[in-house]
Amino acid sequence: MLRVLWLFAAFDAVLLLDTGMLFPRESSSRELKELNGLWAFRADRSPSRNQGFQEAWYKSRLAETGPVIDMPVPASYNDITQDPTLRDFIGWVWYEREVVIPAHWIADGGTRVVLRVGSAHYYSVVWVNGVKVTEHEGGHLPFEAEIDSVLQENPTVPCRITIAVNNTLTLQSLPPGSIQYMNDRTMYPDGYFVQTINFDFFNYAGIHRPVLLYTTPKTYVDDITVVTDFLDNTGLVRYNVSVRGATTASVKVTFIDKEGHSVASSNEPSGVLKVTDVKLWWPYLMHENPGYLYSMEVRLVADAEESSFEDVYTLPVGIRTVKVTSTQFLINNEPFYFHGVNKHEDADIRGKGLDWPLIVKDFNLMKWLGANSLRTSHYPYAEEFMQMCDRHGFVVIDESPGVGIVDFNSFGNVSLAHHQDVMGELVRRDKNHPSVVMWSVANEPFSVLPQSEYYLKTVIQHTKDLDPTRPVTYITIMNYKDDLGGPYVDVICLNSYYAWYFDPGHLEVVPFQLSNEHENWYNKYKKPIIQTEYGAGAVAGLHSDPPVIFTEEFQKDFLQSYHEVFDKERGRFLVGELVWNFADFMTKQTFYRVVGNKKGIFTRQRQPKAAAFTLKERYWKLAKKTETEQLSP
Ligand code: BDP
Repeated sequence: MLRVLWLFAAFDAVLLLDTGMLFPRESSSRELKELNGLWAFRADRSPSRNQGFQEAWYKSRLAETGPVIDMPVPASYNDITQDPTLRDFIGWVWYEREVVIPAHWIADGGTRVVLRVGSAHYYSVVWVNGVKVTEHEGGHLPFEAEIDSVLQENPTVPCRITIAVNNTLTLQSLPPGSIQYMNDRTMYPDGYFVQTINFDFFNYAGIHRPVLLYTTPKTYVDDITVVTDFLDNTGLVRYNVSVRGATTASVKVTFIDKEGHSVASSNEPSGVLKVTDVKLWWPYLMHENPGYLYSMEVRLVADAEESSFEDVYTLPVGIRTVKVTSTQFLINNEPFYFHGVNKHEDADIRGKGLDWPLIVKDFNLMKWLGANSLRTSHYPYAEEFMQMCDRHGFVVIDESPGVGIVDFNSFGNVSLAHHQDVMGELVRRDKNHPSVVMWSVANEPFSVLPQSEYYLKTVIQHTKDLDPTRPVTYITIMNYKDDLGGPYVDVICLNSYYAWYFDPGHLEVVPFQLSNEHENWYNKYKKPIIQTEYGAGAVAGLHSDPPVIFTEEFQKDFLQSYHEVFDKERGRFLVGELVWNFADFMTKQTFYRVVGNKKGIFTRQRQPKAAAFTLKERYWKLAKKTETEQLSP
């Protein structure tokens, strides 16, 4: 009973988020039309970058406003052409695509047509047939607009979709950045400006994730929220369905197992489903059947103005619990040890554009490696990626784009309010993913200022209010003595680069410095610790013995020297290790990066360096140990 009460209490908070944006899925009542492929593209190169708005480029075909080029969607635009000024472009770029709308979407009057953008970096404005339908701030989360009224005004002509995207970052954006005008005329030409960023990855821009149109009936399932628990072998699924477009509607919920059998059902829009002989969602390598997902079919019937609407939406649901003690991270009440990777959405040519072959390859590599977990450093990843994590049982630390928050001016009220909004969007998008076990509100914020303490405390508390069912953290690189946010996180997450940024090459300092750091954090806060980053750069093919930094040998030895410390702390308070980084990735051009960051254990083209084999051996051993520990009484 207590368990059910807890579930209700937790759930009320998650309900605050009930203005949904369900991932678009086809069903008997919903159709999808993908708009991926070639779009017309034009960068606004005017000195003010404002010509497109002044001349209202959205009012006619983009090609009529000036020269356009082909641009693939989804993809970053930066590496598509041979033009370095487009690679480094800052300001508005314009995308346009014409689409023929199926006649029945418009004709029957009972259909809602929604335009959805998976993500576009960083600020977007969207017009349909010259009418503005939405704008959105933030590069890593979806946004959408209902467009049927705009279509009906113009049912016979192809529908013209124009999206203007601006990659300019400000001290209040997430991530923050700033524009510097270089006014010394002896050094720079008139109007010269650069964008300064405090994060270590290329600020790729453009339409990064799929754009699509989808339909729903006018009365529709707007959102579904699930919170899961279990008692002995009964799964408990507290759910809520929110309906829009009608005041009364009947809702039927059917919970279906993988074999297609209905295992629980209800005729209420909210309640608790009880699933007997529950098959829990387990992480990869923790169970012989990881990533078990049920299907929750929601069927809505509503009568409105002489017509009747039926909407059907099916949500994958994994039943699992997450808890944190002072020394352990528990999934389904079993101790979980993160042995995994930090990633980036990053690849040759497409930059940060969603790419299925790359995603599937990366999952195959993570499985090969024996990884059981990952962190979405340093921003929310594509929904398609998160669904793969659910299905394959990869445990995810889900990170916000709060990276590079180091300037005093990025800790004010405007930044704070925006950060809270972003956490709202992220939690709303990812709340139903069983793979997501913890929210990370930021990476390495400058956490030593009084205002940063207030800032972090407030964002963490806000996130906990939004979702009390998951632990919340931020990732620190600060010393335990300076960092002011420690009291507010559920798990201490540390990035350490001993023998790399400090004492480069001197692996003999690692056992001393790293274990001191860990012991001190643990003794101060009595909270479990995850080593969320550690890693060394290696240029694939560079060798040296004895090892020196940037060789494959050094990278391997570097990881091993950290592992020796981890092995002494595992089982005490260390609950995870995530290598930095899964693969090499692009950064801005700077004298300390050689065609990007080379700390990948795979190259950017996903070929293993020597360290990948070292890590593979370790992760498979760790997986075996975990299995044995769980089997032993
Ligand atoms: C860490 C940052 C990460 C960097 C890494 C590095 O969190 O974004 O890429 O350092 O320098 O502190 O390789």
